[in-house]
Amino acid sequence: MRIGIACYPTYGGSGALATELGIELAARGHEIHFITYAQPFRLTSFHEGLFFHEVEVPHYPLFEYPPYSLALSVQMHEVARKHDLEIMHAHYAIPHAEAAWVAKQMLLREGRDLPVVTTLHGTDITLVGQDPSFWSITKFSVEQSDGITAVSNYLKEETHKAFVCGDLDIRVVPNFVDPEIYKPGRDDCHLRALAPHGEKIVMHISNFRKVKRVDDVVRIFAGICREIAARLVFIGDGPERAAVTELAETLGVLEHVVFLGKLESVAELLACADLFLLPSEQESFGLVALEALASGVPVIGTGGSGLAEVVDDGITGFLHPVGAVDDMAASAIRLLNDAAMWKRFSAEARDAAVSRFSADLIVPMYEQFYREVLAAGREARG
Ligand code: GMT
Repeated sequence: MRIGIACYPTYGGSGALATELGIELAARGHEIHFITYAQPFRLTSFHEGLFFHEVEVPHYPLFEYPPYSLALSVQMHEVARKHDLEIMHAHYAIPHAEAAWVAKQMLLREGRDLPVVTTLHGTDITLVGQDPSFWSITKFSVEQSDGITAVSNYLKEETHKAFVCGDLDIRVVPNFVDPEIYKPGRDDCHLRALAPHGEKIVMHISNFRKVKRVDDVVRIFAGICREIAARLVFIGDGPERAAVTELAETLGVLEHVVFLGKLESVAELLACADLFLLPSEQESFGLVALEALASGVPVIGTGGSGLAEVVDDGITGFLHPVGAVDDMAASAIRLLNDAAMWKRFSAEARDAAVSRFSADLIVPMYEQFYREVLAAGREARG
């Protein structure tokens, strides 16, 4: 199939997943065209059958807010015509689903159809899409999509609730991981650099947005430090970084915290972690937690949202209510102090990731969904 993929190219789960999906699909013989404003951060090398089309937004003195989604629609329309695309896959509804709908309308005027598949990732539904400035256009563009997927049952239900669209057909296709890239195996060199005195390595990777509750990561870590020699390794960056540094200083743990910034490739580092922390307000899935599990790293995080579909409480990690930092610290200490328990959790984590979420299981679900959407379109046209 010839497939367009529109996504955010920046550090974040939806862009990471969309890029990994494009790479996997290209490896399976599909022709993939990424359409976005910069090279996706995980697209770092050449792949046969995979192309990138940059969306350029001209600057004009009148534009206080340059109209990115218009330029995106134009590029989608162009690429669809030039490369005879069969499907446009929009990752993260805002603004990709709406831009794809506009491109589709332009193509319809020319006698071509371009079925649009929208994958809902999380904050497009649970946060940003519910802002009154975006609610109606998000509802409209999701409902107008020819096929909709959500990365968890939690997100599917949240979508039905948030947009009062209980009868909308949403297919759950979970996020996936490549178990050959994310796998256990500690690199001595990294270990020496991160924990020179054999400290336990506690890791957190995110875009440091409020929803991630990175301050709770520091609080949990401070609790761990009272009992265990440990280092907190932060990967990523974002708006909460300064506040987090200040909190680590206030709690007296800053000297045990390492900030590595926005690294493109995290697999080798993840494999060095003893524990991964994800105490988010809510997670529609928690792709990074899945990558940790695949690396044999148990996860401590919050229940009540999509993370509970990824981490098995008491088996591959521990889940606690949002904000329960003392309980999360206590679970972390329990795991880090008990070598047999940690080993069991680590093996279960790897096993769960491979047996439930490996790319070989999940990517065919997208291929099947594309085929169904295309068949439904053919049937509707008669
Ligand atoms: O909000 C973020 O942290 C980034 C966001 C994104 O779209 O870039 O991540 C969301 O999509 C990921 C991939 O499907 C999910 O694994 C994350 O759970 C989800 N984030 C939230 O729901 C907060």
